[in-house]
Amino acid sequence: MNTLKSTLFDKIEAHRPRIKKLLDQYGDKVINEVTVKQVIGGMRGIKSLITDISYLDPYEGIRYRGYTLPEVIQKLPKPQGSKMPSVEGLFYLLLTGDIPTENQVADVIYDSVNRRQLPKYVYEVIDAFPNNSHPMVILSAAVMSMQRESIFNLKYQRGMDKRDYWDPTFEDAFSLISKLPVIGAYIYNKLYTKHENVYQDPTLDFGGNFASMLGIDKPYDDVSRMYFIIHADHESGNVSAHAGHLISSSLSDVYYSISGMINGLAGPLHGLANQEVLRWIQEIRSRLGNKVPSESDMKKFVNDTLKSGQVIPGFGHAVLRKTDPRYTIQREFSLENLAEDELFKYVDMLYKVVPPILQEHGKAKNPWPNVDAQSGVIQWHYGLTQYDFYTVLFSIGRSIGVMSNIIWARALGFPIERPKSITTDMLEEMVGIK
Ligand code: HAX
Repeated sequence: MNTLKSTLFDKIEAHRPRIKKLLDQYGDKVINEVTVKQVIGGMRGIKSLITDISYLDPYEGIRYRGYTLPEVIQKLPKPQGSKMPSVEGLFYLLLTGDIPTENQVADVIYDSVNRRQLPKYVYEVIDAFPNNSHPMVILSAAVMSMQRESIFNLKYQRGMDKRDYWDPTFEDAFSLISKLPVIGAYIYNKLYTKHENVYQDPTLDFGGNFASMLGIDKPYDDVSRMYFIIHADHESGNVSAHAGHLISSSLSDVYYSISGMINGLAGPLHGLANQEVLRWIQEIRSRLGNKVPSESDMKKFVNDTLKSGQVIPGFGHAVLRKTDPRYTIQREFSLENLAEDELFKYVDMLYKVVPPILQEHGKAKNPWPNVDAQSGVIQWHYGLTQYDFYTVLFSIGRSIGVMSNIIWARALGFPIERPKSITTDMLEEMVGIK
C-alpha cells in the first residue's frame, strides 16, 4: 500500500470504534428537534449528516479538517515557484486529516499521473455531443460512461466483505479525481478551441497540468490550484455533496455518484451561479454600452433585477451569514493580480452596492457575497471567457471533497439514506389544525 492509502487505513481503523460507541451507547439520544418550517423548507439546519472532512460555521466559513482556507493554503506543500499548493496535497489532507510532507505529496502526484489516462471511448462520447450542448451535460455523461471501469462494482459482483468496501472505493475515487481535469480540458478544447491544446504534461501536478491542457500561461496554474482547492468541500448538506452521498449510500459506485453530484451542481441556485454572475454582469455591460457603471447605475440594475422577481446571483447563502471566505480569498488574489481589470471593478462595486439593497429588500437572510460572485471574473481575466464552462471547474474541485466523503462513508459502514416523509394532512394533524 502507498503511504496515503496505508495512512488512511490506520485512520479508518482508529475511527471505527468511535462510531460504534456512539451507536451502541448513545443511539437513541435526542440531539435535534424538527420544526414545521424545516420540513417544508428544504430541511434547513437539521443536524442529520455526519462528516469529519469539513465543517461550515455560518460566521467563519468553511474549515477543512479543522483548518481555515487561508491556513490550508499556507500549510500545504506547494510546487516550486507556486503560491498555491498542489491539489494532491489537499486530497491527502481531506482523506487523512494530516498535512502531508512534500514527499507524501510527491507520492500522491506520482500515483495520480499514472491514473490520468482516459479510455479511448470517453473521447468518443465527448466528441459525439453537439457543440451547443452545455459542458456540464457532457461532463456528467463522460463520467457516467466510465462506470464500466469501477473496481468497486467488479469486486462487489464477486462478493466482498463490507469492511473492505472503502478500498476499491478509494481506487475508483482516486482514478476518477485524476481523470476529471483531463475530461474537463478535453470538453473545453472540443467546444471552444477546436482541439488546439490537448497535451498532458506528466511532470506537472493536477492544477499545473490542467492549465497546460487549456493552453493558458502562468499564473493560471495557480488560479486552477486555488480554484479547485477552495471549491473542494462545503460540508455534506449542500446539493452537490448531498446528491453524491445519497447516491453512493445505495452502494452505487463513484461514477454514478459523481455524475449525480455534477447534475446537482448544474442548478443556478448552486454551482451554476458562477456562470450566472458573469452572464448578469455582461448584461449590465451591454445595457450600459460597455462603460463602467456609476454606483447609481449599478444600484438601479440591482433593483431592477429584484423587481423582476429574479435573484442576484453570487449573493446569499443557505448557511453562511457573512462574506464567504472563498470570496475573500479570490478578492485578495484579484486585488494583487487584476485590480485594474474592468470586470473586477464591476464585481468590486457589486460588493459595495448589493448587500445594503438586499438588507433593505428584507428577504435574504444573508446579504453578503458567496464564492460564485468572484470566481468567474478571475477566469475571464485569464482568457477563459466561455462562462458556460465555469461550473465544470467547480465540479472538478467539488468531486475531491465528495469522493473523500464517500470513501469514509464506506469505511464507517454508513447505511442507505432514507429519511421519512409525511403528508400535508399528517402535518396539519400534528400541529392541531385538523
Ligand atoms: N437575491 C434575491 N433574493 C434572494 C437572494 C438573492 N441573492 N438570496 C436569497 N434571496 C431570497 C430567497 O429567494 C428567498 O425568497 P422567497 O422567500 O421569496 O422564497 C428569501 O430571500 C429567503 O432566502 P434565504 O433563506 O436567505 O436563502 P435560501 O437558503 O433559501 O437560499 C440561496 C440560498 C443561495 C439559494 C439564495 O441566497 C440565492 O438564490 N442566491 C443567489 C444564487 C446563488 O448565488 N447561488 C450560489 C450559492 C452558493 C453555492 O451554493 N454555490 O455553489
